[in-house]
Amino acid sequence: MTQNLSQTLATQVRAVSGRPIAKATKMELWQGLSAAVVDQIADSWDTTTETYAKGRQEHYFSAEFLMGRALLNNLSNLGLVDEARAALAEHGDDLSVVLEEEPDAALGNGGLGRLAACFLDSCATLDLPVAGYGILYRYGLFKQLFDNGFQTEHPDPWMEEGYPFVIRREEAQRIVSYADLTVRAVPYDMPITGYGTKNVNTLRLWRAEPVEEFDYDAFNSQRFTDAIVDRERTNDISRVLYPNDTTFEGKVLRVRQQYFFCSASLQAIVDNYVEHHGKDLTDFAKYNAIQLNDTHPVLAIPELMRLLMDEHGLGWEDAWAIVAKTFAYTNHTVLAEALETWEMTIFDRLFPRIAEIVREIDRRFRIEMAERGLEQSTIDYMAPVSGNTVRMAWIACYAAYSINGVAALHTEIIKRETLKEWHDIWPERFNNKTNGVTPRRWLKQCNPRLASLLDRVTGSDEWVTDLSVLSRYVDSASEDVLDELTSIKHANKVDFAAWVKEREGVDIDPDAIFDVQIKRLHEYKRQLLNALYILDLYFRIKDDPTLDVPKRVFVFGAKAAPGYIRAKGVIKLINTIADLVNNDEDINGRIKVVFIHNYNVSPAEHIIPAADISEQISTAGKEASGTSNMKFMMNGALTLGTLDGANVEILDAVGDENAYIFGATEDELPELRQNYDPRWHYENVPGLKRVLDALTDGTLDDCGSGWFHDLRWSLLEAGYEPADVYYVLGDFAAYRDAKDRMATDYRDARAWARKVWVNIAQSGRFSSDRTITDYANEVWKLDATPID
Ligand code: C3B
Repeated sequence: MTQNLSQTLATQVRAVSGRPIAKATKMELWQGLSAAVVDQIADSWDTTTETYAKGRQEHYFSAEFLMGRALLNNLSNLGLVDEARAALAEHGDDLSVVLEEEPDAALGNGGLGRLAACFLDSCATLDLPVAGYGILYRYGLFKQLFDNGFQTEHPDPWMEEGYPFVIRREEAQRIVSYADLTVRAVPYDMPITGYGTKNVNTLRLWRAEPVEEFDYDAFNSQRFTDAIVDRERTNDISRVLYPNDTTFEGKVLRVRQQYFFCSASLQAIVDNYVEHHGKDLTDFAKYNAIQLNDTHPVLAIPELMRLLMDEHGLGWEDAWAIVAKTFAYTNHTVLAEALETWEMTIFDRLFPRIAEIVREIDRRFRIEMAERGLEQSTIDYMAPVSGNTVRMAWIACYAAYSINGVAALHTEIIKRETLKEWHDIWPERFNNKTNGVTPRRWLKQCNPRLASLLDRVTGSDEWVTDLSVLSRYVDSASEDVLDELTSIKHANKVDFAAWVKEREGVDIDPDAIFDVQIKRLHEYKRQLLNALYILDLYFRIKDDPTLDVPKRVFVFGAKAAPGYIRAKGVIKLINTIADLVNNDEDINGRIKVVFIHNYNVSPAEHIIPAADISEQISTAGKEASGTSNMKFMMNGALTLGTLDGANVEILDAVGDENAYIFGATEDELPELRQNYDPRWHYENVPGLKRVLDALTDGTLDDCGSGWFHDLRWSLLEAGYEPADVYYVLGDFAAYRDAKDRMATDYRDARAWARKVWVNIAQSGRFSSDRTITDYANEVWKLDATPID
């Protein structure tokens, strides 16, 4: 029988700290409380695992899981927040202080990894038999600091002090073999609690370890370095997350990583099948579906072929029949550079058998397509292997029974362009699953004031597990409710201002409009457009210091891939603009710019509830979905956005009057581009010349890096590519109009609050519970399996 939290807290803290709770550090309190939570769920977790093992399961393969912090999430899901607070208070400690001790599990880059984390939360909440599979990276996404406004990258050893929410399952280890190396894959299981359910799902993260900790022969014969070389090569596999969200690098190691977790996970899944359903694997796909989160886990396709044929004796046809019913593939981007391709020579070197299987997939594909009457050029384009290049997305499209995009517009674009040839052949495989975010973390936990208002307005907390109920109240918000919304936002802004002061040392005024852009730094996301607006506004006020504009705070959070120099240039630019405007006496605090360093899940939980304006300004057609747009909407920020990704569906949900949409659309852009002359905009759009010249005329100092010159050049001249590929200057005037209009509209607090309310009330379709329900019904064919 489980003891209550307060009883176990003291015991657990004593066990981890080796001293009485009164003397424990805050970190030890966090460790002890976390261990106490694991203690609470241990029995249910085991029962859930046993129950799921017997039936149909879905396995979510992802190289990234951007989980953030776990303790508050678990306490909240289990209804233990008050008990935990009281238990700590007995010892004179404060829950909110203890929670701040927890490092973020930043095992992901951005949207794709965070989506996987939201999905796990929804699967557990919906009692769905779904497990996540990935890698236990020792170092998560790099820690970002600013040095004189320049991004610098530092390691993030997130679990070095111990992390109670992953449990090593020594007994469930597997061997993964490469031609040049054999390693042990040791699973670390993380419990995934759901809200208001006993089911506890699992995220299984594999860690690479040497088969033999040490080569003692080498050691004894004084070749100490030799003894540790293999060990280090093995440890490399799960050492670090690649810090690229859309491109890739470090090829051999990255391929090794991908194969590592795919192979280990599949071995575990096949073994479980054999244990429960016998050695005949014919029905494998009846009990297992595997969702491939982008192309990173696509090696699972040839690896399952290998396991079925080489380890379980199936022939090619039988094995392929199973594979073709098992995998579903999600595409997350149309950016060409993100569709992974590898050199065949890497496969030959690392795993010749997999290389052979891939070649055979290619050979059979070519025959099948020729039989269908496809032209040779089309077959060559679509084939999995071309010369020395293996195309992972093409393998996925060939093998998967389902192919989905992540927002309606994105799915249309992959059907029409990115994956057109596959859609022509297999239209029935294609489907859309618009992304969603979990309302537990992204509303209930991060915005308790708003959550309590929603409880009162709706008369219950049903919205926490069915966000769509809010839409019933869309037209019925009283003026009292609207005023309360305004004061809640204000209170959140006061809290946020204190957090910013403490973390970044900048004073911001809670009465200002908080205008926020938080996401990875990429040219297509157009942080530069936002920066140009700020500079223009600055010059407008300099021209006329009496100009009557509402106070503004512009908040940024973004990491740039370490090798992406132009993105780093934008970070330096924004920090330099911040220095300029924040310290200008003429401006006198009317504009403040804050770049939150080391943006991550936890900072997002502070930022989003305080935002008034949600910047979603990507070049139309480039952002597959976006998910911060949904989090902002849920927390009552209004969207300033292009018709891109899920913005299109947000607009559809709230109506024209409740969102600020601007700019060229995806279908207009091809024609606009044909005659596009960014110089014309530079010369003719009032203010643009001054802003662009400020990058290089000494107004802004890039400290000799040449990066501001490069930014200006990329917009105006470029050379090897067309200038301004992301249409920054083309959209500038429309963006400025829409953003100015928002500032004016903000002055009517009631009218603004009404728009805010509509956004919150209509955010139900962007709950990941809705997304996951659709995956479960339409792709996975999976039933809820509550334990008990
Ligand atoms: C992202 C896309 O850029 C976002 O539009 C999308 O909302 C999320 O995925 C989730 O679907 N993405 C990413 O974070 N990393 C990639 N490698 C590709 C897409």
